[in-house]
Amino acid sequence: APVVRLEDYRPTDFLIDTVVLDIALDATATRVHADFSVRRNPAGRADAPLVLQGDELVLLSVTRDGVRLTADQYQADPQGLILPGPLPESFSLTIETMVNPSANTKLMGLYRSGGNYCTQCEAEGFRRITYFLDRPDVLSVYTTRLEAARADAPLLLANGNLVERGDIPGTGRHYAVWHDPHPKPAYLFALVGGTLDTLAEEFVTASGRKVEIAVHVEAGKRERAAYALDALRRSMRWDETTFGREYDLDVFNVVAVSDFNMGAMENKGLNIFNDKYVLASSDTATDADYAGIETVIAHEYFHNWTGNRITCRDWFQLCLKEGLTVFRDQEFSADERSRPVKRIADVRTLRTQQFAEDSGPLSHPVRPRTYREINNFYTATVYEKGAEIVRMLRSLIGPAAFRRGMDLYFARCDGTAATIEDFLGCFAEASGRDLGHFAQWYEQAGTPVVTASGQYDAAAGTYRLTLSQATPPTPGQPTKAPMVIPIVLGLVGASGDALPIATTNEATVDADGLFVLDSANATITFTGLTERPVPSLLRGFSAPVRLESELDDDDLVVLFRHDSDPFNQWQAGQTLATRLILAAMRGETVNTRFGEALGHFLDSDARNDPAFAAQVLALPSEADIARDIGRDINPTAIHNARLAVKRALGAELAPHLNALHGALQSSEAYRPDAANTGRRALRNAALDLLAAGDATEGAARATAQFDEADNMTERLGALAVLVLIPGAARDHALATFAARYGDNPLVLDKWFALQAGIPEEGTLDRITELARHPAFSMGNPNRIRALFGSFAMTNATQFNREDGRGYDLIADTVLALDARNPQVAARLLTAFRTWRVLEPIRRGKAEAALRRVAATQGLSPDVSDIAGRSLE
Ligand code: BAL
Ligand code: ZN
Repeated sequence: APVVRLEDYRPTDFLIDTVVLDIALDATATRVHADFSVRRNPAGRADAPLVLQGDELVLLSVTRDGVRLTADQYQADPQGLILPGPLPESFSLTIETMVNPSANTKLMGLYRSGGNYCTQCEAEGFRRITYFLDRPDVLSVYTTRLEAARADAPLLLANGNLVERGDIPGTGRHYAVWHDPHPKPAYLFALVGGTLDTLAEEFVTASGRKVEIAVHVEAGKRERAAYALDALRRSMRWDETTFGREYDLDVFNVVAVSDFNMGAMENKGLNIFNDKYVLASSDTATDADYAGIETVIAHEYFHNWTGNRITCRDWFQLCLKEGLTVFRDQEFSADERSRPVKRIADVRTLRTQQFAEDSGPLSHPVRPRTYREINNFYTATVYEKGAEIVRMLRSLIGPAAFRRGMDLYFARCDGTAATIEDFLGCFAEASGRDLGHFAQWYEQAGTPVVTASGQYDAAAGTYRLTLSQATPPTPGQPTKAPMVIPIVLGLVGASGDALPIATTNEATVDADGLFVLDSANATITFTGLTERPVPSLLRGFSAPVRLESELDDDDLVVLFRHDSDPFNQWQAGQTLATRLILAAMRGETVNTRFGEALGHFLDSDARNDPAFAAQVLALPSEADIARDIGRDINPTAIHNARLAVKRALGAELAPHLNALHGALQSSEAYRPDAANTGRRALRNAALDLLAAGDATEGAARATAQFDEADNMTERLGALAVLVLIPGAARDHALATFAARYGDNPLVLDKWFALQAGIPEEGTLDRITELARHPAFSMGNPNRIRALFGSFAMTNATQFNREDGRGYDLIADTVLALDARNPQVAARLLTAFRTWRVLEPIRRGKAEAALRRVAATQGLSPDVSDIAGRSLE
């Protein structure tokens, strides 16, 4: 595929103001009749031909201004349609195409899932339905008439409001006409046809508009839609109170389908969801699933303003809608649940996904400058780092100016296809600040490293803190400029008191403890101190950077016990645990007093905030440790060292953990609220750690918890512990689970994923066997991610087997999948994203597997792009 460059952007030569679709749904031969009103774009070239994109289309006819064109009057193939002209200033164009939804295994465009019809058009799927100017800066008003056999598709949905529906007498067919008054790009088009159960209620907006909000699910699953509907109602209210944003149509439909490449899609008024992010009951979904549903429902709903009303000028601006909308959904969840715990969870995701991506060959700026396949840029960098940039912006200009900037953005850019410059311009204006330097966050890839060192002068009562920053080179960006890094900080005394913040020099620390590091180095001199302070830096993880500080273990214990910032309290524990693991890798035993501090914590604070305590008990992941080490990674050595530390802590803390595990049991009916979720999280975390310390006691407790649980969170928590302990209890629990949930694919995904993550030699063969399980299918993205994705992304020792067989398994799977679903295949291949930092033997095996993929003939653009960039 050719390279697309941001610098080559120019407006289209034509605009399409209205789109009238008449679609006769049929499982193998759907006819699409499309009427466009086309006019020349004043910003385009005067004599240019009309060039429309297509993808695997069968063209039936082309008609211009009512006259059917003959084949010599246009050029067409499955990938495009050109009207050479001369063409008038404005004209009507009618195109008839034929598509086969049943043959569409890429799950882009119009396809079948679970016997229903659905669509996915972002980024470039609409061109698989009809020829079009398929890019986000072409905004059109859509009217969609759908027709189908009533028995085949009793429910017919499209974007906007329903204007008409009825039977076509004598045919067994019926139709529905939908009209969306809001101009939108083609990627937001959607339709659904099928047999679905509906759960609906009325929502009244702040200004009194009555909206029917509805969740549609496969037949028989209606009760499992209740939480999604509840989350939707809460999201709509939150966006009104927090951002002053109201909904703008008479209906809001959410449809859950079982075959979906992404998590969900924000199509205007008709969100289509991976059913994983809709369906939930206490028996089938974990607390984490509930939280995921809440987040994704909110995310897609929030896109109505950040994405739909204001969309992106081009795909380079993807972070304009995604980073901002992730920030908004994070804030929503923080308000609905515990803000510090949400922040810790989000930072864990950022580090695991985005830092990993940013440290390897797939690193790219939040706003990339080139792409070959846009599907490969729905990344942690665009989404998660994109959200961090918005968060930093709010810290820098303050919440009041941030809200004024958002209001200005909504007012000024509504109805447009905007850019990052448009967005930042609103905040510059609202705050009176120059954001030119800050904008570098969108352009410069890589994770900045901030180094801190301090000097206390007891005689002068001063503490000099020197901060410096450097960003390592990334592909295409060998040298880096300093960034604008907001560092929220505080000083803590040895007994845990917050020390006063007063500085002498020009370096300013504001009342919230914010210092802005915008040059390579800076020194802050704190004055008026009567004791040596422990600096608490990067509070709340105020910037997406790696912090290297010279705190000793005693300092960290002070922060762990006393920091008023919960994030840094948690971070101090993680850093202490990391030190233990790194020491174990060197064969040393060290005493950081972490076990003692943890025991103290478990007996005191832990019970006040169980959700937070669960985060404290979870040791840094193997990936966290690998990132810390940075090169010549041996995942098995990391695994073993981490396990040794976990065992030692589990044994040391056994009395505390056993007591907690017992005390946190509840006989109340399941509720997925924050308090109960926190309690179960801590109970599961305690079980996990105590089982590491004492496998016999752990297996007994886990088996009892597994048998007694009345909810999936505790059942799966127990199973996750049991799968790590080889033996009859494990085999029995796995079999019991499979029998109980044999007819529930989403639950079996958890069963596939747990087994794929077992850090044992035999896992490779287990996976081969599981791939033959009747519930497994290479046609379903969730199944593939559960089995192969979990293996490649979470099972570090087995994916990175020294014999290379883990790499070969994933390479073979990518190649087998590529022809069927390139998007999911390419995503799986990103499991190799950190291959260059492996030790030489594994590095060589990983490279060989990647080269084998790259050298395969007939690769999709998606896989070829990832393979190529991974090897650059
Ligand atoms: N726009 C793709 C799915 C999402 O980020 O909402
Ligand atoms: Zn999104």
